[in-house]
Amino acid sequence: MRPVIITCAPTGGIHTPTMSEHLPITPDEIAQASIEAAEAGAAIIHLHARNPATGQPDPRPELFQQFLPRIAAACDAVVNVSTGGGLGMTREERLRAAVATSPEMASLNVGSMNFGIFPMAAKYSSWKYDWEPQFLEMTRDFIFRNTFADLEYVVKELGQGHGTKFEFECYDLGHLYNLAWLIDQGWIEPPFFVQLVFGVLGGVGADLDNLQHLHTIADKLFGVDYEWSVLAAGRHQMPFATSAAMLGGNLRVGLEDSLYLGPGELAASNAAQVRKIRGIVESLGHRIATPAEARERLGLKG
Ligand code: KMH
Ligand code: ZN
Repeated sequence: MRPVIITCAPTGGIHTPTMSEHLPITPDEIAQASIEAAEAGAAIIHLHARNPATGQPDPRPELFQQFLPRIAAACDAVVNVSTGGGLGMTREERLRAAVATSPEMASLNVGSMNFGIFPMAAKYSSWKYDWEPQFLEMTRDFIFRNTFADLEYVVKELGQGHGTKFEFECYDLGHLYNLAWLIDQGWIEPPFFVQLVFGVLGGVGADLDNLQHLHTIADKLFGVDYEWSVLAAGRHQMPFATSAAMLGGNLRVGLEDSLYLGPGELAASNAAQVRKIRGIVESLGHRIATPAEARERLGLKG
């Protein structure tokens, strides 16, 4: 079995500071959370920025520039800058930080979808939290836009323009075929890093049969020239991360995806989630990948 690449996503653009006092918001907090997560075993850190005063997701490169150099100085983890941003940002806003900082990796969400975190979504959403009502209501009429033109724009701008490789986030089966289409255009080079996402309403639910099927289809579409990883929202985070490792894949944790460490227990830090999943996978006989191993396997520019 190849060593498991752990990605940690410390803050994201979905959870609000009212939901957990442990969610990192300021550049200082994001830097510290990232460094601790890397020390705990995360080889890749997936990053968003937030307005330090309001906690809202914020696309300004100057915010990223306050924490990225600190992370690079303190550890050798791979930095992955989100192009998902926050709900309602334009395509240009979502890309600003990655274009300005030219990271080794950036996320790319490989399809448009509903993104439901309103109360009626609870049954099939893995996030079962007390969300803020006005925020929830907004997602009833929201499309998470990633058209074919958007995908082309991002891979040309960042991939071809900056040598950035992607965390291709696939929330449903069709997104794997969108990625296959992108590959067919000749715009991106292997190895590909496919992040299978479970438990966001609008995408595929957190059912292990879905994990098996998406993994099977990804193998068929991408052959040996790819690495796959799993993230699941909320309460499915740890079970799905464990399942991915057991099936020979990689995994992502972090407060972006779940505020909890276990049932009813808020995670006191991102590092606590990394330590927990690392303990689980190591106790089952797996080794975790170093950043250097992740760079090599993902073909990063370093
Ligand atoms: N919050 C995750 C479910 C991105 O940053 O590009 C999706 C995500 C999007 O990570
Ligand atoms: Zn993200």
